[in-house]
Amino acid sequence: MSSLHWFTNIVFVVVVFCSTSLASPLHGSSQVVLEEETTVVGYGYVVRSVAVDSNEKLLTANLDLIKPSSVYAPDVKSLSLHASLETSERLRIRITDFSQQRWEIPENVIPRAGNHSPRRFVTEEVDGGNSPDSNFLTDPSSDLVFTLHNTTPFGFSVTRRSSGDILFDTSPDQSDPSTYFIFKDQFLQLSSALPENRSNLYGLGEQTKRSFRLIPGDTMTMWNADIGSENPDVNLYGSHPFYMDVRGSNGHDEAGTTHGVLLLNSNGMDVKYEGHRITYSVIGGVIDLYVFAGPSPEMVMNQYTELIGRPAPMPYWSFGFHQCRYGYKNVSDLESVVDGYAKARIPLEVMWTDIDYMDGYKDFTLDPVNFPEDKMKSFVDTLHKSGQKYVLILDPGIGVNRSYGTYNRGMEADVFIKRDGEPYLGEVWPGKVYFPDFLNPAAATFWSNEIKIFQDILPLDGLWIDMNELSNFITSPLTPGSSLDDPPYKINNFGDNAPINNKTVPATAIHFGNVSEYNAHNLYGLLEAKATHQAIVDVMGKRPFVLSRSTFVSSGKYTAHWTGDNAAKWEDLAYSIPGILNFGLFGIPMVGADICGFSHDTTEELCRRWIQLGAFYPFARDHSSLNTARQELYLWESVASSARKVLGLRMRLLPHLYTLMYEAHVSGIPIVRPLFFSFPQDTNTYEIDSQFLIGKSIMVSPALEQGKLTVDAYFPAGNWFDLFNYSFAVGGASGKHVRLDTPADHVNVHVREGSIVAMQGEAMTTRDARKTPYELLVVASRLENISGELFLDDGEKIQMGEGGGNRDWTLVKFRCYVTGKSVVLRSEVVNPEYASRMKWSIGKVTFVGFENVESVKTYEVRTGERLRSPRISLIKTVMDDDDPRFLSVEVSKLSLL
Ligand code: MIG
Repeated sequence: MSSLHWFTNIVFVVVVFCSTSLASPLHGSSQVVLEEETTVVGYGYVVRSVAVDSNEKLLTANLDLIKPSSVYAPDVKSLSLHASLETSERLRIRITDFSQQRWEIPENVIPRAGNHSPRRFVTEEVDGGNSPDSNFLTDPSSDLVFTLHNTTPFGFSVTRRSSGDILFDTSPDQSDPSTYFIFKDQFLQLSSALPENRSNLYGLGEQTKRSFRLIPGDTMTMWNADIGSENPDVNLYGSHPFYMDVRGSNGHDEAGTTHGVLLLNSNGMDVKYEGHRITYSVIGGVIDLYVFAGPSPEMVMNQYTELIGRPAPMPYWSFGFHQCRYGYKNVSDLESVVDGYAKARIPLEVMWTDIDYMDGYKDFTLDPVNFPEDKMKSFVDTLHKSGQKYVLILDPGIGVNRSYGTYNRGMEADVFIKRDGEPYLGEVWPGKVYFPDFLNPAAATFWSNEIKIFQDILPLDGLWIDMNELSNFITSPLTPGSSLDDPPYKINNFGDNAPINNKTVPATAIHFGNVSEYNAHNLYGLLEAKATHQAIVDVMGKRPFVLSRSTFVSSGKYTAHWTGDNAAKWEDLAYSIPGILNFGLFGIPMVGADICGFSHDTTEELCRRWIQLGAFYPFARDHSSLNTARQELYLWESVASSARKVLGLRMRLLPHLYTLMYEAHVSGIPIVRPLFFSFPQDTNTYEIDSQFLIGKSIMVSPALEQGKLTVDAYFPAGNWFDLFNYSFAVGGASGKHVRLDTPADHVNVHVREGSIVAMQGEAMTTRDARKTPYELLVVASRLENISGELFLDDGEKIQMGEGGGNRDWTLVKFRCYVTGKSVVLRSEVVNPEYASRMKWSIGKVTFVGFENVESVKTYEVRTGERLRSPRISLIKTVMDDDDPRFLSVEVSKLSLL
């Protein structure tokens, strides 16, 4: 082991990164220079004592500061470290001040204590001086091993027991003090080495990225800000200090062995990824690090959302197509848009209004001239009659105005964020505003009540919450001498180390429970989404649809998300894929980007390509900014006809999309996924972000470039079939790069062998699509199981599936195999009573890729009995001469049961 006092022999300096990066050519990078001692950020800690209780799966240690450094203010002198195996797949490492309580995300904001069995605190201590080089926390049930290194300075690591692979390693690089563990009141630094040639990192946002896989040199700053997502590589609306590491093979582990890492901390931070290392520089809170064992990407998502909360179920209708615009002029403008869609026979499910509907931009009011109550009411009633829905926007800022009921009730209930003892005065669309403090339970009550009053006037179906970073048009003056308003370490806010108070609520503002905005800032959007979700449950008694711009860890429990203000530019079309894939990893699977682009004027070609991609976003909404060219899909004939085709396919896929929502809700696995989720061993998939999967086996390979009529796509091993016409496309035992044609009206969507996909017929609304018979697409495979699932419920009850005594749902698991010349299709049904009560049945089964099949038999596994013939009579068998593997069987009324 290393010499105990080596640091006294070497004097070094860390040239402080970020605070000097504007002037420095080494932007965002750190550098070691042998110089004066005074600018060393910190010297690290040594282990004073350790106690391990393997029964309790808990290790505790006390750490002592080696030597103070004054950079970024004094160090905390002694720390306590707790490492615990909370479940066999989840290791938690918590490091905080030994003697004082510090800010941590409260349990009522992100409940997590219930997500594991509580562990007894261990008091027995071992003298660090006599202890071995390292102490271990390990348990045979777990693949994760925690090692505390009794070095100077100390470090810890997390390894995978089965292979010895080191997943996270904070052992300092002793030639590089910028890798030391540092703990000051307003500066925490945690750095881990990574195996540069094997680590593939995904996550850490919210940022617009050119590449889904993180690129060495990326710095991800987490400080929620109202910055348009058309700006890549800067902090945006949400903060998610979570990444997934998909590793190449090391000889023991096969390629694709994956783990996840969360630093659960709400304070501002920079996370710097350098390929061989990841370094967190955080301006408050504690180190609360979770490692999720995987070993597959799907299992990491399951383990991550087990801790933070499963994604909220979304109503069935929210999977329809949405139309919005900032700048709709009046009710007849809205009506003509709805009409335009109907005339063009393009499915339109939801009509939205932006802030235009409000009177003076005040929440819960209607513009009496352009959006008067009576006309709006009849507009919404008409939507509802035709099976359509209505969603509107709310901003958090409440206009300061004594003749405004909402304002008066808010003052009465005393729910606003304060500064210097008074409600903090910000400025947004209505002019001067106060912001409800959603840490205060009374604010949720106030909010719910306002929604109730408004819902009684206008029967809305969902809510869109914007500007909740918080966005403020002004930057208030600093409180002189306050290290909250002006902390010593400057995170890379706005990409140029802008003050943290920039265009938001100042850090010295105070929330309920005497919590500073400095600590709670990143939680605002989460808390507003939670309150809005609960308000819809209370007021409407239905499954909520909430769309929030600002998010944090666990927002997926309450809300959907869109990627914010993109631009109508080709690069933004491409960046939407990494954006959407990232939110899947963040546990917010219901996500989309503004289709056809938000800012700037779109073009016919861009809008056509965008709907061809956007039709396969989990959340599909066309939205544009004030004073841009109109971009409703019916405005150009080529866009309209493409929209009919791709939204037609989306409508047919609704049962599948909804089943994926169920899967996301119970296991955290995203609806739309990167290719490596299904093909983790195929290392070619790691860099792919111009294609994605819907579920396990439907792959979208969109056209992303102007003027191009081909697309270069990668097909992982297996047979792939065109999902529009079921023709065989690509196949083989290994992955292939293929150039595909993508004519102006076409997007490539393929389904892989082994899949059973549940579909329904096309219709203009999800309500009408649900009335059509079900269809099964069964894609043959010689080597793999052929399987698929279908989840059924009414699409809007609060509970999705199990829980709360809910029995009004059915899950059907399909299996298919070939015996001799027969294809056998089996179903296993969970909760069959519901589907039989609803009389849902399958009208058609299409078998793709089977050869020489003469008959089809169907079984329901519950009884093991073959279904009686009248229910499965084959009415048509079509063989394709060009492709003998294509077989379509139409059956009349194949009962699900
Ligand atoms: O200051 O409500 O991201 O979707 O159209 C802009 C107007 C406020 C920003 C949202 C955008 C919305 C716009 N809002």
